[in-house]
Amino acid sequence: MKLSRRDFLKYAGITGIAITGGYIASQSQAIVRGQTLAGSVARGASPDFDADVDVVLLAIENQQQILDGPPTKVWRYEGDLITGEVHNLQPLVNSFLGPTIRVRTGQKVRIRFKNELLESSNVHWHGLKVPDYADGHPRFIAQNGEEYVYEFEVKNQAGTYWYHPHPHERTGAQVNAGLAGLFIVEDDIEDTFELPSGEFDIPLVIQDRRFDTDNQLMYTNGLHDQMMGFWGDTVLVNGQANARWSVSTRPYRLRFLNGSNSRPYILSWSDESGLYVIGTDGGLIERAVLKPYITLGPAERAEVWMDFSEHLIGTELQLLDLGSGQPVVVGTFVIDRLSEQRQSAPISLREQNRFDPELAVNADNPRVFEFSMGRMAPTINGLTFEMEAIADNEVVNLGDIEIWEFRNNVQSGGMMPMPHPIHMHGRQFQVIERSMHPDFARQWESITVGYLDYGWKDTILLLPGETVRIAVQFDDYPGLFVYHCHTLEHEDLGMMRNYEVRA
Ligand SMILES: [Cu+2]
Repeated sequence: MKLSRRDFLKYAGITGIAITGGYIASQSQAIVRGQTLAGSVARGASPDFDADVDVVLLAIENQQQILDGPPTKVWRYEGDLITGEVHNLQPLVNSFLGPTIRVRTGQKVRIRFKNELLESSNVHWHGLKVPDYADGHPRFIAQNGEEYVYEFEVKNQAGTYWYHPHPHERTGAQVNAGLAGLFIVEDDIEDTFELPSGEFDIPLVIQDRRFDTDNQLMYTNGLHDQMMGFWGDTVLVNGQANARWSVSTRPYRLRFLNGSNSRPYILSWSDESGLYVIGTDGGLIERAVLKPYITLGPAERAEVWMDFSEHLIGTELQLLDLGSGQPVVVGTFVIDRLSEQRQSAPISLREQNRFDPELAVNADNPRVFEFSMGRMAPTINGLTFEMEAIADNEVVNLGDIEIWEFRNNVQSGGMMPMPHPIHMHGRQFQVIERSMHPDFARQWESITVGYLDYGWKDTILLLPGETVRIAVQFDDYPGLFVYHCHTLEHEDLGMMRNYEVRA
């Protein structure tokens, strides 16, 4: 499945026109502290909750050397392990990103979030099935100096999840300032595949940033910028620019997370050898799939098996982004060591219980959610976020399987056609089908080839003119959760709504 050089350039060109964001440098400004949001709900630890892993997670402001020259002021999570083992909480070296939390399915986790920022914040456990009070809903926030304790049992299967702030109207700014981290779940079934582990299991958190002349982070300014979504001009991986890895001639497990606010990536190897995908948002997929490149919208994850034994010592292999006009180097792998480790790439992976769409309670009548760019705000079914509001079509019953249909509406008065990465809190769902308005089908073909609609998903990219149907079960917990566009500037403008799971 090799791309010819001509295809490669063709794809790059088309996608560049298609999804390059309209970030306007002249209107940007250095980060300013936001106002404190009202209505904090501090929460203490419950004595009945017997935590296997118990950590303190601070949100603080300090500095990080990112570029040559002055260090960059960042906001970051710092962790401290109270109960658990060393591997449960591992800092990412030379990075403003938070420590990687690594736990097993079934473990009970307590995270004592202490907010030492001068504005309100909270933590959302992206992709995890947790009770609503532990989900980072914007109504549960900690103000400066306050503590909010998250307690939950890990119900998800093994996979690459992550955490980031979720206060209403400030998520984009806080993530841009540096607040994010990985949350990796392991389990017995995944262990049986004996995938590369330890130093051969490499996370790649891809984020874009914009720096001023003093190396300080910049962010959007004003409604127009927010409507367009924030795009940086510097791609960081794990918080570093010009990321490089020294690897040996053996297989690796690469865990990609698009941790960017708005920017989708189309990732390809510089030798056009394709990416061998073994997992998506919610862990390993049923059968590995070789893609010429992968499309990763904001918040999406992909796991890739990469065998460097096919390369000669001294080879430098670049990971490229084809999604922004001309190829951008995301990072470089330098193959500089011999390894005798041989392992063939897995083909069959994790069995999935596919939902039968016919068994959905609304099989004949899917709920429809239209994502539109209005004149002053992006909306869902014409509505924007209100802290506790739920519309009639936003109430579901505990345990039900439903079909939800997301539409990126560019017909009825929508202004700017923009992609919207749609995320549901507290769920892992399955993609049933996609369809594209015929006016857009050719234009978007180069992007849709890279879609990873396999396995369990919690976030899916929805291009202008596109409709996606998913099957989702509202199991585990009743309560109030949100679903929203994960273009964080759209989310902050209110492209987010509650849904209520009623017991
Ligand atoms: Cu959006």
